[in-house]
Amino acid sequence: MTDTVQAPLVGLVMGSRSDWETMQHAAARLEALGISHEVRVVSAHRTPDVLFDYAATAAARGLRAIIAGAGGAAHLPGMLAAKTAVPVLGVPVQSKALNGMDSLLSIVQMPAGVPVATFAIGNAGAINSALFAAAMLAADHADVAAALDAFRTRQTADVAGSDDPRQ
Ligand code: RP5
Repeated sequence: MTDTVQAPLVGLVMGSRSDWETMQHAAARLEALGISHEVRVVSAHRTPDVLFDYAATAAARGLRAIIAGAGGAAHLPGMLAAKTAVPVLGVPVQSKALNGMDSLLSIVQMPAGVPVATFAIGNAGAINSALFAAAMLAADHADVAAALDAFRTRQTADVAGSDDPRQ
């Protein structure tokens, strides 16, 4: 998989390759909205120095949001937020042992002063993190605003066009 050609506006990171099954849904949505992004595995536990470097250089590299997916003892979003002022959007990956409740609570319960915007467990959270990043970028990027608006219009039309669940 290749990063988009433009300098990335969004960093999409995850704690393990095993998170890709979930986080690919965020990547697909960013792609569909035409948002330049990069994708990396950055583990809070296994590669802490990479995590620190990623966070420390994020703003200077032009990232405007970091979507971070992790499961279990999900320290990645919080540790990124501790090292950068770039907004961090945390996606709790559904764990096998506790169905993602561990991931959710690890990400959402940040102490006051170091915020992480936390999304739903699993695919819905991954998709919504990308849509939220788009909304954040929309004010300064007319192309993203237009793409997001078109997506919302299509979504509304899809529901309105199939309001009988038997069909
Ligand atoms: C976390 O541990 C990762 O985010 C992943 O969700 C979980 C399991 O990782 P693997 O053992 O599959 O690499 O750090």
